[in-house]
Amino acid sequence: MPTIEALRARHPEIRDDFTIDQHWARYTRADHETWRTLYRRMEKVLPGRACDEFLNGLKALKIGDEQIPDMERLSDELYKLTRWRVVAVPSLVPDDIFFEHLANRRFPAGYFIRKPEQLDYIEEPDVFHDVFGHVPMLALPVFADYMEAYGKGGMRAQGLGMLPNLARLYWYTVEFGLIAKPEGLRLYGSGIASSRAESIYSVEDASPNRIHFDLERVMRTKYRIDDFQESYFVIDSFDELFGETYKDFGPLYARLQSGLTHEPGTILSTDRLHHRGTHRYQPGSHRASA
Ligand code: HBI
Ligand code: FE
Repeated sequence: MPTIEALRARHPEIRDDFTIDQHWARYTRADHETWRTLYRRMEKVLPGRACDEFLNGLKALKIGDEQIPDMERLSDELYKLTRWRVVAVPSLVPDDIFFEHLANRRFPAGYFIRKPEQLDYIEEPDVFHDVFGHVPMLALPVFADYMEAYGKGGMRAQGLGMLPNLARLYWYTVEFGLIAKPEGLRLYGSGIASSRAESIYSVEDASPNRIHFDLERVMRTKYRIDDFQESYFVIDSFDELFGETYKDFGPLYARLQSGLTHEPGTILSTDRLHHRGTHRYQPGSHRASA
């Protein structure tokens, strides 16, 4: 994570909360073209794979394919729906700054757009991942409230040294969450929704486990940052997600002081499985996970 001093060299106007001006007028035609390419790829794969809440959010916020959205205009639409705003940041911001924004219903979005050779994978969150992937779900009131609660919980977890556990909740819901709908499993996680290949893989491939969401189970499960997930966690509804997490985590954090930590691909006898993955990594063959 770059320090604010390092970022100031590139972004002299950066504020103490790590926000910058989006400088929308500085995007080139090629930048907008990259957005359009990414958008159109996702448009082909998301129907029937993304949940209606995500697709409705895209539509309601008028996040279209023509150009990179102007975050100010987007915020005006989003604010009307759920009182959230989108603010521009260079890319990843420090945890405490990130939580402070979420707790105040501001979503920090990377302002830059990836290069044409990075359509399939990029390490740092850019405007496509953040705006296309994250912002549509913020148009849903219960999800908007969940994100605010996560920000508040993040500040608390940091003080208690429980951030690694809480970050797993974010990872397996906000970034890589699936939801069970009467029509079948659907995706809502932004990391999936902004990836063409993982949108198909997460919902349809036989390889990964799909396990019903359980808060303590999730907080004990490591995750992969460099590959498709080996396990996805499935909620029945956003009300379930909110209800299961809008509580005092004190007793849970106490339980997490002991007991097991699970590898990303592990299946437990207590898991409620939507799908048992066919692909098993051998012990010791793991790549880096967090
Ligand atoms: N910064 N811009 C940005 N986006 C994130 O998703 C993000 C971040 N900083 C920290 C962070 N995520 C995570 O550490 C927490 O959710 C745990
Ligand atoms: Fe993200």
